[in-house]
Amino acid sequence: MDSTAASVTPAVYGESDRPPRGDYSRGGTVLADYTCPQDWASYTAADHDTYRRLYERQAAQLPGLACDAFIAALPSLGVKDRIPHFDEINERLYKATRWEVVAVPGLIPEVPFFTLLANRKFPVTDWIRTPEEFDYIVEPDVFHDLFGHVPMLFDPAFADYVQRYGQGGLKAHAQEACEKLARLYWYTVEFGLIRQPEGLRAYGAGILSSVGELRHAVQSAAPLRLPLDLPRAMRTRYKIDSYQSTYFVIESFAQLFDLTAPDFTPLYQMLAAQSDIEAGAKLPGESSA
Ligand code: HBI
Ligand code: FE
Repeated sequence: MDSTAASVTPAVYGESDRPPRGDYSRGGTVLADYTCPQDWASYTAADHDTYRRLYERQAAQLPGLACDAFIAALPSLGVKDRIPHFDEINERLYKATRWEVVAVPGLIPEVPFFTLLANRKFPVTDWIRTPEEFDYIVEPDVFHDLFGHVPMLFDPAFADYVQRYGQGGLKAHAQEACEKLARLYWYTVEFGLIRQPEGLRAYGAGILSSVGELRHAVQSAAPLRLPLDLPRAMRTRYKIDSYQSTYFVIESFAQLFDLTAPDFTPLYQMLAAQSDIEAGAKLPGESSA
């Protein structure tokens, strides 16, 4: 891990990197690990109000749709009527699972992203969407990152899975297999479903932070829902501009952790010879849950 961390050299964003919206526009600098100070004082009253309204709307529709672990941990975010101080969350999160959240100015390159995860530091975008983007935003903002992702990091098995994902990401990067591994992140951490005794529930942050996709993912008859299978998920293309048309279902977070124990090198080699599967496409013999 250390040798890889040392390869993350830029002290400020280079011109070749995709500009994260928040920090570039302020002309600020970031640290060598791509984190930045949260700069809580710079949030406006309108920013806090956006967070409060997003939180209120989304919290109201969780029962019956979000998984138990998420609902149980959501209060650990603390305040809901303004953007929280990350330090306050960290006091509780570190005690629970030894994870911490760190501020980042937006999307960061893969190697620093994986490095942070491998070190149990979850990057949380510091800026919040504008009122015009209230219902939908393309990039992650502080609401998606905090509300969607952080409650799940209070679950010990899930928290261990995300760290292992970061470690796997660094290996995948070295093997040029990031596209395949990114699909696993997409179909688990972002858009994963879990089977609970009472029925399907969401644990993926992209679902849990979305006003419309939560019900679509859990209850709509339209999407294909398959048991999580690593090669199947890694071959499946995903959509970034509409609700997903394929979701993968796990039985437990321990299952997720166990699935990712083996080294993925032979899996990547096998997948190199296989074609991608379109989002929503069903293979012969498959049926939807
Ligand atoms: N950066 N801040 C941030 N958040 C992400 O989710 C993120 C990222 N950089 C890279 C990245 N995700 C992807 O490469 C992962 O899906 C694998
Ligand atoms: Fe996310």
